[in-house]
Amino acid sequence: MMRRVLKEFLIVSFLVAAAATVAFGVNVTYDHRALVIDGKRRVLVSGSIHYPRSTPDMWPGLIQKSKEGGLDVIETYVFWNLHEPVKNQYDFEGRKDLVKFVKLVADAGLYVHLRIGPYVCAEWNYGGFPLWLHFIPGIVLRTDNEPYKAEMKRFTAKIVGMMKDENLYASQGGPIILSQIENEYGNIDKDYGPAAQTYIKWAASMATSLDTGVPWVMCQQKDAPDPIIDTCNGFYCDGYTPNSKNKPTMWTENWTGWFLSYGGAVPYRPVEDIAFAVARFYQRGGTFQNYYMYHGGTNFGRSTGGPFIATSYDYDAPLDEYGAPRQPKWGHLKELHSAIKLCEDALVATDPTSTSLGNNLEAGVYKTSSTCAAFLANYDTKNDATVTFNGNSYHLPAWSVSILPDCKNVVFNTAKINSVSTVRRFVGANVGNQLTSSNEISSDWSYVSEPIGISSNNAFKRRGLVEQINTTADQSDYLWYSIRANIDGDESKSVLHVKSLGHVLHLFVNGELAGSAIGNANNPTVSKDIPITLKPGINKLDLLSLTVGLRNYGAFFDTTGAGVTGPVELEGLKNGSTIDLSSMRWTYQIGLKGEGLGLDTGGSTLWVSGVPKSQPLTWYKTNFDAPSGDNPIAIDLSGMGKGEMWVNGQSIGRYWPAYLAPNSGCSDCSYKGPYSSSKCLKGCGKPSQKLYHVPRSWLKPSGNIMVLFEEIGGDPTQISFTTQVLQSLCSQVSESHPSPTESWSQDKSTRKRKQDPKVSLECPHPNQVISSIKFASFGTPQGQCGNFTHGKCKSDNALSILQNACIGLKTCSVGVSTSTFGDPCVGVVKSLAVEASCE
Ligand SMILES: *[C@@H]1O[C@H](CO)[C@@H](O)[C@H](O)[C@H]1NC(C)=O
Ligand SMILES: *[C@@H]1O[C@H](CO)[C@@H](O)[C@H](O)[C@H]1NC(C)=O
Ligand SMILES: *[C@@H]1O[C@H](CO)[C@@H](O)[C@H](O)[C@H]1NC(C)=O
Ligand SMILES: *[C@@H]1O[C@H](CO)[C@@H](O)[C@H](O)[C@H]1NC(C)=O
Ligand SMILES: CC(=O)N[C@H]1CO[C@H](CO)[C@@H](O)[C@@H]1O
Repeated sequence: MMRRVLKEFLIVSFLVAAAATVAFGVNVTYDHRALVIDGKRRVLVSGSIHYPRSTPDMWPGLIQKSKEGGLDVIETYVFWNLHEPVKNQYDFEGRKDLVKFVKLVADAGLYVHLRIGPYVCAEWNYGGFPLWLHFIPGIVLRTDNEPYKAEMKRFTAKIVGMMKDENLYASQGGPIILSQIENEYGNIDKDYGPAAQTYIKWAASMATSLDTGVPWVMCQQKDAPDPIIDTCNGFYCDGYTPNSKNKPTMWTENWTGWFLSYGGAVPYRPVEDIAFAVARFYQRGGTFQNYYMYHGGTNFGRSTGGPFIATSYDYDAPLDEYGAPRQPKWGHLKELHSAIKLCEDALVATDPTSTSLGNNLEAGVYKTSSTCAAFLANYDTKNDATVTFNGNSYHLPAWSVSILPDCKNVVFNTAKINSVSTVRRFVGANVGNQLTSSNEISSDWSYVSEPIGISSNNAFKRRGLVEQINTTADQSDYLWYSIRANIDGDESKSVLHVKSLGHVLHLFVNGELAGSAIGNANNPTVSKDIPITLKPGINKLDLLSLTVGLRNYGAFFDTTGAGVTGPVELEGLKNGSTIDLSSMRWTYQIGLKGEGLGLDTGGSTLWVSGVPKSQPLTWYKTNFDAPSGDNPIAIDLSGMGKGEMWVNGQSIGRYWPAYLAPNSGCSDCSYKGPYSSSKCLKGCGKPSQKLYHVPRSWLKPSGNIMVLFEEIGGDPTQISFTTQVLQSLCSQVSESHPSPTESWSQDKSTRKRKQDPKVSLECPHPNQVISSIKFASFGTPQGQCGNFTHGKCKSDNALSILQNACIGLKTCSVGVSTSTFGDPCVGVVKSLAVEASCE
């Protein structure tokens, strides 16, 4: 019977995949259990990939790996400020080619969830809003305000219209089965008063009136009006119930990790916990969940929000920043998805019933006369348990769920990882044909010194201090605040007290960097006393204030403001007085001189040969050859301070290797127990980010131009190229824990000989073969991929058996049993751990 179910499942999923590419309309609706596609309820697994966070040449690979990882749906936001940087001037080229991205997803046979927003949060600059919105008279964003609603409607209709013109909605034969309007508004709507409710009603009816033929959702919006489905975001959503008995339980953001901020350590989330959260969600009635992110990618240019969001948006997602499967996360979730899909018939047939199996133990069962699937959960944070279910006994590790697609055989447990793991490292790369011994990327540098203080003829004077975002309109990160102070005597022990809304400021006194003040992601404002030395007569005080991504979250986040808003006071003078400079006459300059001259593309005749070190406010330029091979490239900016980098005129993003994560807060983290964004951190005491993604498609073989603008002083000769290599491919399989497929086949054919579990290795790159077995042990090996050690019990022949079976092959497979290896310790449960390398 099981075999029939499996076969039917395969046929159905094949037909569905095929249907997505065929150009006839499908009818997408929903009921209280699920999305209903052409009359059939579906259990769907979705993942977020934001198209501008990678390059178009990466898209097909990312989508393919998502499909292989078991996703049915790709979700993306639509980024308004990217597409309409100037009002009524649209841009859908290159990384902004939304239509191309949606079509590529369709080509792969996957569905699309298009989250238009147009407020998107997403750690994206200003939450995705174009800054020009802020300057529309009378506008108040995200509330019942006519000027705002007119713009929101115009942009939403524009995107819907584009999709319709290309027949991309499922109702037209395209891949889009779902769309989102607004985003997490329910988290903050109280602050907008009664207007919040009328706004949400308006947004719902505006979206519905666009007549896409597919359902709309609102996430974190308990009062989402019919027919909009309210959906859940969070690390866990198993307790979620939609606001109507007619709506399905859907999870639009399950955070697979967390974003990185400059000044913070690197967050990660153990896959056992993600798998637990997902299994619990489907156990308790969910039928659609989306990984946020499945591929995080890179915040190129000045696209980060925050403030202080780093350029890497890796997110510890199943596909890493560079697009490679992060193992065992990707593989373990892939196995989870196939286990859930084996339950699909039962999940869509009925509602779950929940039964306690003891303290913190729960069975969720979907049972009809013809089908049965069960999820057995142990949500105890410490203790393993053995439970009895339907007369059979099951071992449940703490904080885990076992999935039984036939209510009998366990095909998957969220805490037991059978997937291969890999270690990928960034290693020094060959540039051109030779590996320069120092890894120097070039010996041929030139530079331009950015003038300190006012240099442009668009400078202007104002009495008092101005707010920065209103002033720059985010045309640049930089705003100069400049003033002259007339001092009677020699003031060698004075102090400038300065307060700023953030995010960073550098103080120059008479042309020298005197000090900096730096906010952080939790509190971007700064208040600092900077010791300075003043000379008799006129002293030049220049404050360079800068933003590091505009705020993207919170009620009225768009009006938070930035810059030196004061007070600015001279203290510590010999005569004991304090001089308040705040309301005096200041001179302002928006942006840097070099920005106006187009130095970022390498143009201009100002470049002079040389590479001054530790010099603030310096533009550097060099030519370089692309690192050879086709592995992803990261540039190691150790040695640099803070600034922005461009390659062939494309911005790699803001860099800031000088901003270190705190020394504490990183410790071994257990997957057991509720996760939070600060639970699992690594990289304490190190730069939050030192490696920066340089997309291959932006490079030519030789003659590439790199430009850096360094704010605080760095040493470009320390910069090096690295490429991502697969260092190790590992697998560890226990003789007592057969993998899902094996236990499945046992049940299907009881007469078939019980199969041994197998260790299977496969080099991910098509041109590679297994070149060495670095470690193999059958017995009680310990440690992890890259770090295995023999246990007390080990057979002597494991290494040679693996070498014979694998070396020179792209893929190999070895049975894990005493019949292959002999029995080094009778009565003890043994496992085989292997570490290999591919070349
Ligand atoms: C779409 O499906 C719904 C419910 O399954 C049904 O009521 C409706 O008539 C269908 N619409 C079309 C155009 O087939
Ligand atoms: C104190 O010294 C400063 C700096 O020389 C000067 O500008 C200011 O007028 C002095 N104040 C008084 C009260 O003398
Ligand atoms: C920006 O300018 C507007 C209009 O003058 C003003 O209402 C607002 O408070 C200013 N924003 C900040 C953050 O100062
Ligand atoms: C290897 O394992 C040891 C002990 O289990 C641990 O202390 C060490 O940090 C590990 N090293 C790596 C690179 O994981
Ligand atoms: C912003 C948000 O929704 N945060 C939630 C994420 O999930 C955790 C755990 O469920 C909640 O505690 C947060 O409130």
